Amino acid sequence: MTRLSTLMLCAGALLLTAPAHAAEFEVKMLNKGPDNQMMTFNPPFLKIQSGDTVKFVAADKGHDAESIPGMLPDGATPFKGKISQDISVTFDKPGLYGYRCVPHFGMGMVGLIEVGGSTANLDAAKQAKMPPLATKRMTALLDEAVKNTTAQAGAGGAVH
Ligand SMILES: [Cu+2]
Repeated sequence: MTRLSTLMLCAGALLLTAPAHAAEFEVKMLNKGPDNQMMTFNPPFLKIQSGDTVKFVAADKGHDAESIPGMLPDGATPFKGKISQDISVTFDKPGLYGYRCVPHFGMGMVGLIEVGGSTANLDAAKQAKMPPLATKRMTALLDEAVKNTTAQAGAGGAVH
């Protein structure tokens, strides 16, 4: 079988089975990331499908995960975890979800999840008020989301 037909088969299978196979992803809350970045979510950017779940794992203590006001798609439910505890969130509405660690928001501890390949709320998300370091990191993540979506890359950090 050629590579192309294998790919097409996979794509077809995905289309048929997607709703029944919601995936679970993990984001670790870390004092130090693999890139030596202090106070960070890893991976900081995730691309998932509607209905998928993300588990924010308290790999290091003293962090939490909370959606950032103004950085959610219309009608999406905000989420807020507790310090040093795991939290699982299922994302149903397509769009961009910015989130933060409250104690380290000022140090730029933020992350971004793109659901269903949608950047519909990009402009609104860009206008959310944040501390300078958080804005700096979030801007890079939003750029990555846009680039990823334009390129139809699909690989964006998926762990199946
Ligand atoms: Cu933190």
